[in-house]
Amino acid sequence: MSIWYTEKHTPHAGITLEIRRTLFSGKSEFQQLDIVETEEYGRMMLLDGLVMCTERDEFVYHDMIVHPALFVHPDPKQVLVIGGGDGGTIREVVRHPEVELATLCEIDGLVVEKSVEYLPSLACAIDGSHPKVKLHIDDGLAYIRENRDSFDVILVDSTDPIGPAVGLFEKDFYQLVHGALKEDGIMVAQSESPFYHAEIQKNMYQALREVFPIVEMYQAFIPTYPSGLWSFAFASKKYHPVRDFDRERAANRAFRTRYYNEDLHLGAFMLPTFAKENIEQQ
Ligand code: AAT
Repeated sequence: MSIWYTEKHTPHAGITLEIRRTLFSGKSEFQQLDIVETEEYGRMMLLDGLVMCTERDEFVYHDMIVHPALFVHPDPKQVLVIGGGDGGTIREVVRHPEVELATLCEIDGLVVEKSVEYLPSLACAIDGSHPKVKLHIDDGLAYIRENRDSFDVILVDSTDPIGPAVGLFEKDFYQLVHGALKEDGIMVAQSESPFYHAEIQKNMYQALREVFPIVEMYQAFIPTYPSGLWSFAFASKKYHPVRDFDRERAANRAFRTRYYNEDLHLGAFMLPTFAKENIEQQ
């Protein structure tokens, strides 16, 4: 007998994956957490029944939430990640030799604890062993309000705008992020699917544009996320993600990436028409 898990992306469409076994299932103060083993995508983490990451395709999301900003900023020393309790984003951040301190602020301690236990290939830099990584279990909104120390880059690796992540898609939060960044700081936030989430994107990019002078969307292919077409918002005080991109520096990176490269960096910012229309200025 085989067991299949379905996540509905709309009332009438979704993704379905064959499950080999359940590794962990439990409820935290914030959400339901499940870690399962799939036949096709390796281990998979679900929060409130939604796919957060799988071992097979997480490299796309984590390359793309980190490397564009860290190769555009000329000297990213202090980096803050909000959300991202699986550790994949921090793992990519600390590959950059310029980074002196990578801080993770995740609301749910259970996500971190169980990722260290069951998803070691993602959580390898948040298991307490990495000298450049600092961990805070706290609401990103509260943390950024209290920690006005300046960051070069802030990465918002959050869940969809439901539950604890609602506030991370609002203008007040972007203003706090703006204040916590240095004068040439960059923020990148995951910004949902251009195919399914036009309304969320419209509001999010409008709010970002009210706060940051430079706001661009870029895309990546993530097979286990709704529609497979995913996006990120690049919001910046000074550096433009294409015009200020140092292609040589990215090409000469001292580590291997399976999705990101210097050509794709530029290509990712070229958007299909329907995606551009989602975030057109009114
Ligand atoms: N790295 C890819 C996985 C995620 S997980 C997003 C994380 O954000 C979760 O662990 C969740 O607990 C955390 N989170 C949610 N709200 C907050 C908050 N207010 N402060 C800090 N952390 C928070 C991203 C998946 C992308 C969605 C794909 N559909």
